[in-house]
Amino acid sequence: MNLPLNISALSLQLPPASPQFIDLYRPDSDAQAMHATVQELTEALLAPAAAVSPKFFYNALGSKLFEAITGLDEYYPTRTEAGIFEAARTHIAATLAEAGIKQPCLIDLGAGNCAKAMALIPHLQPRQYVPVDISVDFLRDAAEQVQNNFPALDIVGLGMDFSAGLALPGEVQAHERVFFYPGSSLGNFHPGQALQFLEHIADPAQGKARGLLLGIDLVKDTARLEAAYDDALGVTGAFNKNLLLNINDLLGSDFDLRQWRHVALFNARESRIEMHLEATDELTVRWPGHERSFQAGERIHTECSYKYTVQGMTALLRQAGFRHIEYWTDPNSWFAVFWAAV
Ligand code: AVJ
Repeated sequence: MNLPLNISALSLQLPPASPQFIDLYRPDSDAQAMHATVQELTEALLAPAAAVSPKFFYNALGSKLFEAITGLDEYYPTRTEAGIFEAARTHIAATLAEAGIKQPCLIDLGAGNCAKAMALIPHLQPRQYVPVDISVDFLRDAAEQVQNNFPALDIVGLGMDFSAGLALPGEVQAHERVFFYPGSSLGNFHPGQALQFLEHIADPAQGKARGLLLGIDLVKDTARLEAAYDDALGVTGAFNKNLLLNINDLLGSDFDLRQWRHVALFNARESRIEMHLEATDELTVRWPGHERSFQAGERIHTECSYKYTVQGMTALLRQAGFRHIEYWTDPNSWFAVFWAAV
């Protein structure tokens, strides 16, 4: 190891403060939250066209599988976005500085392993970093990593399901908020919901935001899109099927993974990748108080991942109330990073 002496000396004198952690998402220990989760999943599975929210991908194993997806050859979004940030980060920092934003509070929506924020923090120099994720234990570890890398940074980790609302606790700095929503996670919302979510962030009474740094995947040829969601190694298939394991844990159901097949397709009319789990045989799933039968070939819809054009996203951001919009793309225009100021 070739650590510069001054850094190791510094960390000996000043052990990193542990990040604060506030857990507002406890579906497996809080009785009321558990009840709501059971209710939501039961309705989702009993609907004529069964459809489960993609938030149920992200138990501890699901977060690890997603991290593995981001390293796959076929899954271009993560590395393409990282390339855009690397090329544009000084420009992005200058844009924020020109807008008069100093020592912001960086609110990282769906922070996961916090890797993207860690690459940006040295450039944006936030006073406070607020990683938010539904995958609570995974986030706890990640927030500690960030603290080790930036011992002086004020970190407030938030375990929460922000798809249900963005009520941030009082520990989150109320001024100079910069929302960071990378990775094309906004694509999980239907366009109407995406608009609402963006409006909420842009609304000065709600999000108290100065702006939003958004990463979004762009429309491209179908073969490349579908390969990204159906990789040769089968990691995305495992990620999709793990949703059934998570449901078995949360609901006490008896899904048998060997009876389900991973399906990913691009729906061009809706401009979205769809993921489904398809029953390979006629089967019945049982859980306390309920059962659901599936025909062979019948599907559970597990994810929509909407793909935008630069024009489409610009229009959506304007419609949501953002006033000043800039964007950066990679040389192939596969992915875009937007800065939208309130
Ligand atoms: C985390 C929602 C951005 O849509 O690309 C990756 C999730 N699903 N492979 C995406 C995902 C299958 C991912 N997002």
